[in-house]
Amino acid sequence: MNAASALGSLGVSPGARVVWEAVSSLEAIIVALGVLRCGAVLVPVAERQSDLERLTVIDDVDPTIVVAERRAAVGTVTEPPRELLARRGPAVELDGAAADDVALIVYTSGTTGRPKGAVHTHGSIAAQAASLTSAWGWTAADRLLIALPLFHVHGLVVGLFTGLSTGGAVTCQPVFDTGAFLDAIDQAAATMAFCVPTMLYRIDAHPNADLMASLRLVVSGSAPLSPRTFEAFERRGISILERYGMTETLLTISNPLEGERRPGTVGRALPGVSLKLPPAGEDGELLVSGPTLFAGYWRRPDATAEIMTDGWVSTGDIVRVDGDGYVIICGRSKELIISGGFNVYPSEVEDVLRAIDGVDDAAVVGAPSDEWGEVVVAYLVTPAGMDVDSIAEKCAEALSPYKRPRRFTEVEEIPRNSLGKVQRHLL
Ligand code: MLC
Ligand code: AMP
Repeated sequence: MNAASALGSLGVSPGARVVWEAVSSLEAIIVALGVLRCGAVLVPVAERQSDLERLTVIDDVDPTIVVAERRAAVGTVTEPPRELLARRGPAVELDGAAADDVALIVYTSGTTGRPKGAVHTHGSIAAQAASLTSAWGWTAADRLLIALPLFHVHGLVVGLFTGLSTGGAVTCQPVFDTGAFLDAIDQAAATMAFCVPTMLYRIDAHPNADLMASLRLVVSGSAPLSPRTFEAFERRGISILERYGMTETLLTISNPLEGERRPGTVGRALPGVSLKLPPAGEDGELLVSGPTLFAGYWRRPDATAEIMTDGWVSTGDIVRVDGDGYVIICGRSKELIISGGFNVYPSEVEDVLRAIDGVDDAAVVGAPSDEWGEVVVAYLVTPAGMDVDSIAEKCAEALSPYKRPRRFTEVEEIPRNSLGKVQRHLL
């Protein structure tokens, strides 16, 4: 029996949401593809997220089932993939999906309030596959190596789905171990690797880093690649291709396959994408439009309207264009920390900190880090003294590991402007 039929036997019908613990195993990936095949909607969640984060998604998306290792706090039907695949059930109709059918909801923490589900259709996912296969010369002969988590669009859509759509092979390592990643290049006969900058930074420091040179394409994204890492790879004969994207828009800008890949830039618009850019020499917010854009936030027309107008998404990224039309990401208007390619919204962490007994006020900022790009650090007002262990424990209960502050500093007060907004640049 195929996975779509097994899901059908559990009552999963077209349009139903399936919360899926994004594990990089063959069984879990077959289940994810089964969800799409039977017209249901895939909602990936992370293995290591907190119960609170998991329950927030489940509450919002109202799933028919949750396919995951059982957790005490999550009392919904849960079945690990192996048991699910062993089920018997009636065959389901496997009609092709329409382009407008919802395929995927990826949760992203917002600048304010609860995480929101970015809705992608079969059409936006297929459009991404078409643009990347064309821009990067991706064919069925390619063998992609990734160690990216599958609960974000980088690993799932850009890597796994696009790779499978070409008919080529995809090797998904469940964790990023630098030595194991480099060994897999040969073992899997890989031709391409997609990484976040933290991975490339660690690879550069590894004695076997030269193994990367056998790949025809090494792509970096999800966070700024430092020109220093770019140049270190150039010296090894590897020209990293940096590209730019966002959960809501998928990938929209890329350095070229043929031609110069410029450090510090993300290149030009991918096929089918239109960009609204500031005039030459000026900085301004980037707006993007095209077939890979999301369909809106799940049941949140208000939040959708804040970011999307007439088919244009306001990215919150501040850009500049160089003399040859290459886009440089030079800042962000949104309050966002990017640590190791993961997004952390300060307000989400601050809400957790401020709810802790003894913490009167809190603010978090991103501190620069060569390895992580930025790391989360917290400033706390704790008049009765700061118990770091207990505060860190409370953070661990509520937040995924990458959102937890690495350092806590006691301050007398959090600087705020007259509207009460935290002035992070003063911290
Ligand atoms: C892990 N940790 C992090 C972290 N990742 N802390 C801060 N930032 C991160 N990104 C925690 C671990 O849980 C652990 O905590 C401690 O840091 C050290 O762990 P490690 O073993 O050194 O880290 P590792 O598990 O190897 O993770 C590093 C990494 C990972 C780079 C592999 O961060 C990662 O997979 N990043 C990819 C993110 C990604 O795919 N983003 C795509 C978003 S889509 P403890 O408490 O256990 O000690 C998008 C659109 C686009 O942005 O354009 O692509
Ligand atoms: P996410 O919401 O996780 O999809 O993250 C999207 C954000 O990641 C973008 O809005 C950018 O701020 C950032 N980003 C993605 N790729 C790059 C890149 N190559 N350089 C700089 N920032 C990037």
